[in-house]
Amino acid sequence: MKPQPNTRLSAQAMAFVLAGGRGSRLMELTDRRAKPAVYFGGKTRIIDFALSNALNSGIRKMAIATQYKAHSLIRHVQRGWNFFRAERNEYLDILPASQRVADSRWYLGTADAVAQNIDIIDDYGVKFVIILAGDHIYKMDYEVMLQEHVTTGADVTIGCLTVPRTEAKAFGVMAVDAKGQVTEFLEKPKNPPGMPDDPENSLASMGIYVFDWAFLRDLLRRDMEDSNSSHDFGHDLIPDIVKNGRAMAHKFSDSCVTSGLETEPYWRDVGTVDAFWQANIDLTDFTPKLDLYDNAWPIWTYAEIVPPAKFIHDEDDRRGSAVSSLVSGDCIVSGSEVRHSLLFTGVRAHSFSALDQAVVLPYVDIGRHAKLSQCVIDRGVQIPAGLVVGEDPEEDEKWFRRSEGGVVLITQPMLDRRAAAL
Ligand code: ADQ
Ligand code: ADP
Repeated sequence: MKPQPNTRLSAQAMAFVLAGGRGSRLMELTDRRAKPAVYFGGKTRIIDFALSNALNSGIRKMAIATQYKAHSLIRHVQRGWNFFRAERNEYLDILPASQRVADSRWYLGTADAVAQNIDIIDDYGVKFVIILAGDHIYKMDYEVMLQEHVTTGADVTIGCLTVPRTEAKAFGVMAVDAKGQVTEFLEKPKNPPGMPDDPENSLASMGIYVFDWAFLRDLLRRDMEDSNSSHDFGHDLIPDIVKNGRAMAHKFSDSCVTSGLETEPYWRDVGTVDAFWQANIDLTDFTPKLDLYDNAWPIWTYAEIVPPAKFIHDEDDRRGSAVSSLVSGDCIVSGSEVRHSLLFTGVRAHSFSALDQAVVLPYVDIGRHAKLSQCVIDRGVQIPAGLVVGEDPEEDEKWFRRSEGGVVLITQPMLDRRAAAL
């Protein structure tokens, strides 16, 4: 048989990952790091999902635009995402704002973040650019979306999913015709329209766009000159194409990756403390909605080389145990009871302590007799002996941040204030 040329479009595409937003609804979790750098799922950070999707889809050229509190994000990407080889024409570039143009300035909007790097993208020599957000949790094969983009000959192909109409005001909401062409696009409408055949749900943009680079390049050039533009994809560029060109909707359900375990497409914007906590705790379910154990679609990350997790009886023969929980390397659960919780690397839970529905970020130390439930504990926090959280809402609110949903967020500065006051 004649050898077949590589027809995968991902080989001719680059992923441009927007990772500049703060994600202020994550409260103190994003005081020192951008939302894409926030930890998720026991070993990974949020941005690893978009980057892993791109890598697993066959894309070998990526750029990440950073802006807000980018240090921790840049460190993570430099440490973990270093297997691209320029010799093989593979690149991953980190593009901080205000370094590329003569008058140093922040990226004004998402489109400006791409426009300021036009020359770098030109150097990649790609035919397609896929614009991604660095702050969503999902598994998706972008090759499927690229194929659809080429088949339909669209100016832009927009990834979309259905969301309850009550939640749609946080999204770009669109209407499509029978062929999937977008006929209307409203960025974050106050009163989102439902779909004609499903009025309780709206068709929402995932903020994922496929463009031919030549087309996007022209569009960006024109947008830069436009003083009325806010230089944002959702506000300016996409509505303009819908009106004057051809925008097609691509259904997430057609390209989402599921293992045998997942029963429906999984996509989460873990943008609030409640959503963040819930999505992490969901992973401890008997049948989780997101399968992190699918070898066919691994989520790559910076993995620290650490000793295995250890569970021990303490000197009083008290059992150290974890049930229905995810426990990462370098954790020591000693005479402590851990239930329905997720422990990141290097957590130490000491005797007589108890955790229930706790999301514990790396290198947290949990003092003796501490009893913590329904909480998120930030990296490196030292939980003092005997601290009780999750039993008395008033007491929790006094020292910590308690969300609408009753999740308590604990950071070191909060504990320091408490220690100084008591
Ligand atoms: P939002 O996510 O609200 O809506 P935005 O705040 O612009 O839009 O963020 C998009 C992505 O760009 C995020 O990953 C963010 O971190 C990043 N970002 C924001 N400003 C940036 C900047 N100046 N430089 C670099 N990166 C930046 C968008 C679309 C909606 C769509 C939702 C889906 O506008 O139409 O429905 O995404 O979540
Ligand atoms: P990560 O996101 O990797 O957990 P850290 O929380 O350790 O990162 O730190 C995020 C950023 O905040 C880094 O730039 C780090 O140097 C800085 N940082 C960490 N701890 C403190 C602190 N106590 N005071 C001020 N800055 C800090």
